[in-house]
Amino acid sequence: MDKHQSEVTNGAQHEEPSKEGMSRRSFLGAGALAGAAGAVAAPMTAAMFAATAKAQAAEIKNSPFVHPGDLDEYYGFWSGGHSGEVRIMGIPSMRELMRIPVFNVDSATGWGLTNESKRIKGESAHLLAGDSHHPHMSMTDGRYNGKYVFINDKANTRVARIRCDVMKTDKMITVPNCQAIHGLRVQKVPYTKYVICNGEFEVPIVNDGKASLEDVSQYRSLFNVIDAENMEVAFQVMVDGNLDNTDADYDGKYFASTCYNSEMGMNLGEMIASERDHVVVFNLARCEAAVKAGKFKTYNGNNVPVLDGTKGSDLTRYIPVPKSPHGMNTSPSGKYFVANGKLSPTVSVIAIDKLDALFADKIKPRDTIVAEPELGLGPLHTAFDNKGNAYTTLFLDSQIAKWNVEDAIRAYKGEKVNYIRQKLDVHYQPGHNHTSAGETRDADGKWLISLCKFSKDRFLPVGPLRPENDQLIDISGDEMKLVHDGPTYAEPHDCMIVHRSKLKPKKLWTRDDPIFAETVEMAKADGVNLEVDNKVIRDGNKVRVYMTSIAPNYGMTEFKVKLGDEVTVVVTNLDQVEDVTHGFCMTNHGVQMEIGPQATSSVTFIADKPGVQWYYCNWFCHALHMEMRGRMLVEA
Ligand code: K7E
Ligand code: CUA
Repeated sequence: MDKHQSEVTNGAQHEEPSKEGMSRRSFLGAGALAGAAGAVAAPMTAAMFAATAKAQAAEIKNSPFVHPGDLDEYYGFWSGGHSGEVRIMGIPSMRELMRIPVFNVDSATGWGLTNESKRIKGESAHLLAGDSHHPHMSMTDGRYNGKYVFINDKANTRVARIRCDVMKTDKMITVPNCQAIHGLRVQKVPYTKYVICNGEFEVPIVNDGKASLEDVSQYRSLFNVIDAENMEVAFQVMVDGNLDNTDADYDGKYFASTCYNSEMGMNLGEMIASERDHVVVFNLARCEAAVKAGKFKTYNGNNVPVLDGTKGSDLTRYIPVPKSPHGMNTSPSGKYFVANGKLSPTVSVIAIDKLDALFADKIKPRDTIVAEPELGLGPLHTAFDNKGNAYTTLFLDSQIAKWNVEDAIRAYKGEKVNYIRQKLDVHYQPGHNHTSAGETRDADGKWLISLCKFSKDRFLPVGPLRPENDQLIDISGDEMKLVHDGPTYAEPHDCMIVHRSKLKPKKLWTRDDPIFAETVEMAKADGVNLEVDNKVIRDGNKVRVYMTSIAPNYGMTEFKVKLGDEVTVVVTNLDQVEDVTHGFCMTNHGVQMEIGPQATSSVTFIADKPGVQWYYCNWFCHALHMEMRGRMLVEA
């Protein structure tokens, strides 16, 4: 138990931390026995009391109940599906701690409305919707490094980055040449140099309106490799079939993606016609060398290098697996890629240490498969603990199958072993699942989340639209135990669980934060010192209004503009007090925003209504918060 972890637990455990490896059940069992003996026989001895206290401490440690005022041991990052956002959860309490608007518009923070957020959204600033699926944190040597969370937008073919020091989106790009970014993961080793993601839908590689609906021979799906630091597409790899999910190895050599629709069908019947699809493995070194050597083409008027990774290319290998695989998950041992069958009741286990031989053409693609355990109906995604077990969601069976990877490999060789450890009912129809730190070397086998697509009867009815159900499962013992139901709104696809020791979010903004640096530059050019000045600058029909805020006052309580002016209000929050966030809302103009302590935020609108318009602070900041307001006079 590290120092940080013991901080998280409560007093009793500080004296007696339970030892790693001692199962909770045996611990509890011993305590319960001691207690029972005390009840029937002689009064409890001091030793018995101590044993009971220990047992209670162990119980609390693995309980999902986090007492009021206590903090969670883990951060969870949840995608928000077609709500377009990312949510931060506390694990194990399952309390929603924060929402990070990304591809959506957020009325509370002004995300999508403020100039700062529009700059970050860049060319897609006009898009107000999104579909976020896969949030994954940057890593160093296969462990979360607390720096960034990356997330895809399937709806608008975008990838965004969240800066974990402030938990705000700081970059967003639209990926060219493809459609519908779906599976997204990060390079794990040696560090997250690249974010990898799949363009799911196959489109004509030159998509200029001249392609036809009938001839699909030029339709392609692209694997995308994005530079994580500057958020530019480093290169793309063209494949056969369409790509779905992806993951990276622990050696820094290979990426693997599931591919369904290898038949390149354009309707459902055609898409599921063939019995086999495949996993495409990408050889990073060969791809980088090909880019360096200029062995690429560009398309559609952009300069992103597109490599040819279609069948027969030396950049890729196609491993046939049963039809329509979905999830792709690397075991934290670094030994296996697991492709989840979806339409097949199996998952395919690929031995990563055989990939060198595959790329050297010494073995056949199917020779890399070391197990294909049959788990149940509709396997979608697999998570792992630190004891060699895997947990696979069974969408159709509404279950999670716990299975042992090495036993499945023995069974594949013909040995008579039962690799299934347990099947647990979940409620209902699980998609993704995720274990605590399970996609990293720090997998700790404590918690498993099952993201269930349907809740049916689990909650009070709320009309035809129901919440989904994110279930928390204790996997620290031999058996999975369901401990919590958590209703969620549309639609967490995926999540990940990070130990809190990995993150050190800031409490205040720093004045030189790049998120509002351009606004600070604009003020400088206007000769405005944001720390002290409250000024109106007129520039033709553009008006810039600079004001400060300190609870419960704006530095400027009135200003005048002319009808039709384009008004930019820049607010700098001078409060140095944690948690004192101000807002700015101009009534009847559809603009409002958050200004965090020490931050600068700005929003632009047209003064299209003559007369007096009140503006007010919409984040509760002070006993006199209601009084924190001022007037804009729009002169006709
Ligand atoms: Cu919903 Cu990862 Cu987009 Cu599977 S994906 S369920
Ligand atoms: Cu400032 Cu409310």
